[in-house]
Amino acid sequence: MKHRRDAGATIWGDLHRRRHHRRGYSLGAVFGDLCRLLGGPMLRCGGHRRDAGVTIRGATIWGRHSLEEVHVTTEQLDATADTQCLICGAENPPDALLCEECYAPTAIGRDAAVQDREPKIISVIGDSNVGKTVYLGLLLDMLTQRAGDFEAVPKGAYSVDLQQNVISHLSRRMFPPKTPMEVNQWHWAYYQVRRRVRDAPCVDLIMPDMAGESLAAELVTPQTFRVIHSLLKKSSGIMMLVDAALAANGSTQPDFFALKMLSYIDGISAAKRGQGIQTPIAVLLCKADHCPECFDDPHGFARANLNRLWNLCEARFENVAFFPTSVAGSLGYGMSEDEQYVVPIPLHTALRGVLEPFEWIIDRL
Ligand SMILES: Nc1nc2c(ncn2[C@@H]2O[C@H](COP(=O)(O)OP(=O)(O)OP(=O)(O)O)[C@@H](O)[C@H]2O)c(=O)[nH]1
Ligand SMILES: [Mg+2]
Ligand SMILES: [Zn+2]
Repeated sequence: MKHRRDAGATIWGDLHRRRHHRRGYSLGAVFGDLCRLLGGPMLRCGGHRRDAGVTIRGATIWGRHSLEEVHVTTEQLDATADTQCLICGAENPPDALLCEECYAPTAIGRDAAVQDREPKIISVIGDSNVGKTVYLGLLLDMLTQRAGDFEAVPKGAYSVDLQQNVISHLSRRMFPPKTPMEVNQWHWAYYQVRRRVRDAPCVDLIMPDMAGESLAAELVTPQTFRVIHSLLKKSSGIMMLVDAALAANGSTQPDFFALKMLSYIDGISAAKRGQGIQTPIAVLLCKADHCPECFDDPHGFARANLNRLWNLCEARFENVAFFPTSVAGSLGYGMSEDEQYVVPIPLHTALRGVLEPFEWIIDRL
């Protein structure tokens, strides 16, 4: 028995080094693949081991397979791993640009494979028109310009598109257009972020810019957008944007949307009943330039104007903080080209509270 346990540990070490740690797959999925390749149940998950700061499950050999067999098979697994989607786990043909199941760019998986770390997903969620695209674009731009002593390196040119789209629009005094509902048109950002102090750890961050309407559709009929489900399930941190200007004007829409969003997250999380959810969730009170009282007392503002959300947070989420955020310095208003509706024109940008929620999440990853 003792011998078996040692052998199991070796296999486990091998799996951990090759696959789990490097690519961010769950060990359960790797066991499944291995069983399939070796033709039968031969591994057992059980117990918990802690190594290099990561909690993982150990494996024990079952009967007839030798260590060598398993080693060869893990190498086979490695060879196929490049084609597996990092977000949803689906197998894709080697030349696919987007995952066939969830439309996440397969380049993310390939870029992550080069790193020796498990990438972390930070999801930016919120209703349509709250300012997710503007916020995320400006945040990434600040990070690449070394704001707050951070250093951010984009992995892959596709990562820069989001930030470029936002900055080029703002410099022409326009807000960027709505994010389309089609997942294959979303911008994904994959950045390597670290603080510029000695021995600061590097974090690989995957941050997609989702469309508010797709999120709303997923809330109404879960699993229509498989990518949203997988992303939120795998997120290490969540930024939830709430339209504070609307809430301050007495609208209940921001409160209800945030409430639905959090109860969805509560539903898919693995936390047991009676146990709070640990994932750090930063609630961003956006467009705070319209309600400056946010800046004085964000928690008081949320309790008064987003009371349903506040109560759910208190009941179920252990790691929540509220941050006032604003990117617009002064706004002008003009008519759209076809004279149909009024459009806000960002005369200049004045970023307030953009970096704080990000720092808060990074400190808790
Ligand atoms: N006053 C003010 N308005 C803002 C601010 N940020 C965004 N807006 C307004 O909000 C609008 C929507 O911003 P987006 O970033 O496109 O919103 P979104 O959440 O990405 O919306 P979807 O892509 O539809 O999900 C902008 O066109 C601006 O009019 C802000 O800080 N202050
Ligand atoms: Mg958008
Ligand atoms: Zn996928």
